[in-house]
Amino acid sequence: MSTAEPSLIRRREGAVGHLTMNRPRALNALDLAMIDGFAEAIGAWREDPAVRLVLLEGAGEKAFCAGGDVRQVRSDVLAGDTAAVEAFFSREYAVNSGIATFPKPWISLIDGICMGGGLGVSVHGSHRVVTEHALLAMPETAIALFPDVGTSYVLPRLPGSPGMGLWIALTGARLKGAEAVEAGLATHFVPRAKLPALRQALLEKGEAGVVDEFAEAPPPGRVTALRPAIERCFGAGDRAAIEAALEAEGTDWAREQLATLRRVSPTSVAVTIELLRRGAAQDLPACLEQELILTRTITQHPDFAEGVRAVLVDKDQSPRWQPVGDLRRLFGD
Ligand code: QUE
Repeated sequence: MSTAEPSLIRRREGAVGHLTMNRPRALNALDLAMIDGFAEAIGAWREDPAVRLVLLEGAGEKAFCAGGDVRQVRSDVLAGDTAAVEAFFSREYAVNSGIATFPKPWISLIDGICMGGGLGVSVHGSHRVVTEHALLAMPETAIALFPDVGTSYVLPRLPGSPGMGLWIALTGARLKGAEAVEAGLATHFVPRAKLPALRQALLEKGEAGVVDEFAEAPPPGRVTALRPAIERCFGAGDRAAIEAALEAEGTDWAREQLATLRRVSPTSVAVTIELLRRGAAQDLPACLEQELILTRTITQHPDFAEGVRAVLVDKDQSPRWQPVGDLRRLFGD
């Protein structure tokens, strides 16, 4: 493999620390080298008075960042290399924490797919700029993981949660840019056509206030219209109550959510409901610590290797799930 271009490009341009995730053929999914690049950049720029803000982008047309390199994690799990699994998640979550405590504006330009780990490197920052081509999701229940990268802290705090956060986490709902603003995951909407000018203005002026000048009111999306139903159904309580509320709803939307809920890993559904319940009452460091404990147990559950196989390796979309394990053991209680 060529090593000519790093998977995370890092350069300082005037007062801006500029980062580009650069694995476009893998939709900029985070590997360990990128994660270590983030850690180095955060460490170098945190106290550097020459850097006034950080600008983060994804290379290529399609993606900001599709998540973590979960195919590699699956290989490590199947090889019994628990040290590699631990290194990946612990260093990724340290980066999420470093962004949350970063003392200057951290501005993400999200102009494509942004899932899982992609939210982890953006949502803890001050500015999440989305375009009409942005697509945000936490799809982990489909691969028998759970909403991680600090989203167990973020999702229970979205307006309208627990329903809003649980809807996003349980169903992996794909939110377009405008919908991500409606849900509270994104902060600013800027049309793709204006991104080059926004980038140039940020690099020239080195001031985060530039974002406000480019931002527009997002066009109406589904989230505002669905919000009452989302809060009614996904705020209902445990899995049985959520299913009962969706059945009572009687709409096509509710039937689709029910079908999704029954297709994803049942262990992930149970873990996600409990994780967000706990996350609502914990600070970010405690949430990340709980998530790290869960990675150690849940990646050893057969559903994880099976889920990644079905969605990302064989792509047959037909995972064979095992029964839910002991929740308390998964949480390390
Ligand atoms: C759930 C996930 C991920 C996912 C799909 C899910 C994830 C992830 C990717 C992904 C997608 C395309 C790639 C790639 C990774 O997909 O975390 O390398 O090219 O990274 O349903 O959690």
